[in-house]
Amino acid sequence: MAEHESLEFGKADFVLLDNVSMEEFMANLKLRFEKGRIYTYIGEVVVSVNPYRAMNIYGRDTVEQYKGRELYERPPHLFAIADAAYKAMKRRNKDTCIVISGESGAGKTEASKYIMQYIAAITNPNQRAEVERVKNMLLKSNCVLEAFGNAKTNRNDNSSRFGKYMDINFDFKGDPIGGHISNYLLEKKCVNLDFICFFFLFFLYLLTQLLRGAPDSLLRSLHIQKDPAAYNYIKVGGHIKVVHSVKNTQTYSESSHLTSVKLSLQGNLTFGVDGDVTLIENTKLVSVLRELLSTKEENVEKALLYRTVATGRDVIEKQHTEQEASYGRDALAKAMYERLFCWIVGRINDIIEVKNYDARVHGKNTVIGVLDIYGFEIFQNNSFEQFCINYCNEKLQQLFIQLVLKQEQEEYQREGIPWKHIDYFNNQIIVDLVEQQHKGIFSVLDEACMNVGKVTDEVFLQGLNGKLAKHAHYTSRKLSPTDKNLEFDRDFRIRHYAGDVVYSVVGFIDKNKDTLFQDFKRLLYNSSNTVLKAMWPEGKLSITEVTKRPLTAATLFKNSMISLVENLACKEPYYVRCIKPNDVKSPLLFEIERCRHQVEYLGLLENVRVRRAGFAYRQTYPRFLQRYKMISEFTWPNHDLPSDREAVKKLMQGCGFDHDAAYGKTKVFIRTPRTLFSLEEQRAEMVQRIVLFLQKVWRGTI
Ligand code: AD9
Ligand code: MG
Repeated sequence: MAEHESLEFGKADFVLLDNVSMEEFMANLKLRFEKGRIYTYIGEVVVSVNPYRAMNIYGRDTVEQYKGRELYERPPHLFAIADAAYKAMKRRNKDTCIVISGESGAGKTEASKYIMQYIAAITNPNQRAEVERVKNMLLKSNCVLEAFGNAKTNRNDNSSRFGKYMDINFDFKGDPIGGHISNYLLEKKCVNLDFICFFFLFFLYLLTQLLRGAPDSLLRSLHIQKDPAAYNYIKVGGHIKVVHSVKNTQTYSESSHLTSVKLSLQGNLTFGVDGDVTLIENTKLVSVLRELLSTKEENVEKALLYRTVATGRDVIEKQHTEQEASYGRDALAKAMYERLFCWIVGRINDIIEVKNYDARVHGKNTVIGVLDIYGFEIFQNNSFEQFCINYCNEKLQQLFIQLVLKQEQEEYQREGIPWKHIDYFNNQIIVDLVEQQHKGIFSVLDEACMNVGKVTDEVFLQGLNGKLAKHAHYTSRKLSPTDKNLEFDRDFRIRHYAGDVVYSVVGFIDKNKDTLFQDFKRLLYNSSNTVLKAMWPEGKLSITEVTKRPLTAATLFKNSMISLVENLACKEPYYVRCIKPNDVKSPLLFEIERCRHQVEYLGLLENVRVRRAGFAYRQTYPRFLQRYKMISEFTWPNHDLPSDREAVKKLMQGCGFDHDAAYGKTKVFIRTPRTLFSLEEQRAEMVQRIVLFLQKVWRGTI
């Protein structure tokens, strides 16, 4: 049990609950939140509740308290987990990772930042300049990515619209020497711009500003004013209106004016028809666009209005309908944003990657990975994005099951204690439902997208119904005709490990195909702006050369999830489970139903059960003695037994707890929390008596 925490703050570890029930779990979580204890353990997992207020628990003094300590020696804290991951890496040369999950606004990104900050604080005691430089880069890379990838949503003012995995590499001394970032599924719909190019170049400006320092002349050439306040109303041919401007004050002092501005151009670049000819209504914009994209005006216009198609050996130019043109424009905007973001991640990686490290000279370079990824999402309307996000969570849950159970099993083996089988729901069946070749939902979707002729979302749904009619975790109105919550030809429901989610198929096909007309790719590839050009290498291909279909969004996402999980699976994992206490960002409100729901879908209760099914508590012999030796005459003040192991055995026998313990090679394992409570109580009593005794000695009354 964590030290320095009295029971008035509730139980510091859910494993110590008297009964593992939802009621007790929630009561403990609520009590701790109300007492300002936002962190609680489940064994080595940290459960965190967003406090929605500044907490004075991340300063230098707190860092010192946790540095080099064992998990149970201090009250639960992110720092303890960060330290555990760091120690495991340093002492045992193991790669570790910290997986942070939870819903939007639950505090994942904040947690990842505190973890990074902690690692930065405890490393490089010799202040090596190169290591300091790397640490700075790693910390700052976050600000750059946030500036480009975050947006204000109604759930979080600073919502990350991308999942992020960051590896931090360490040298043999345990000092950071570099890192690598991977991003997952940037949510493009947050870019509700019709005319992203302006936005894009504004970003480009910010980037150059950040990385190199941009001259004012650049701004002028981009039609950008330096003062973001000037963006209340900007005219570039059309109407640009600043909808929102978030001041990004995060730690990036050198660039305090770094501001992410969300522009929404109303009615920009609209199309009209004249007879059977589609045309651009506000043609002035085309020349601005041409200038910004460093390309030719007629090319811009052509790419917006036509697409080149190859029919047999002929190449013809087919005019877009008004609707196709609008679709193309939006796809262009989104694709540019996405490529830009990936490009930025790539540039950051170039800067932070490990350089000049020779493993033959310096020994193995080890890694701590930090994953900050969106948790389960269940909205009123769930679409392709939620489907991907929830699939990602199924994958992570599967990993969690494998790793946590595997870890327990390995520890028991290491310690020479027999392994007892634990029952749990294995969600592999749901992972398969989504990702299996040929039969899985992603496969059915890809197949539907490949159909020639009219491909609709309904066709996709029919495909699902055909293939998955018998699957226990899949249903739709066709398969359950009496289920009024499911709309015909629109909905399907998945029974996720975290609960049921109804998805609407509307938009699945489009979002999966995510097609950007080749004409745009060629347009951008032919830009004289080398950065833009480099982002669109496939624009090089001529129309007759483009035969291969680009991979679909689902396939890309699936592949990136599989490689993420493979990467995590070979590391020793630590978990942070974040909970959002209310929807109004209040530091005072703990909405019990809201939280219960999250506890359910994070599988926390199951986690406690798994943890308790084995041994609730384990500790190395010396540390156990250090804490409890005063409660036994055999061990206080010192023991004369041949080993600490024997001493602990004697102590436990003396207290009548022997039946509840198992003795491993280096650790004692205690099965039930009650035993631990008794030990704690006896210890508290003895400490009290010793203090009184010492006081008497001091006063000379003895
Ligand atoms: V999203 O999936 O990216 O939309 P996150 O990342 O889970 O979400 P975030 O870390 O951004 O949430 O936290 C949301 C807000 O909660 C922050 O902007 C802070 O205002 C607040 N927060 C979160 N954690 C803490 C904390 N430990 N202390 C104080 C916090 N405030
Ligand atoms: Mg976030």
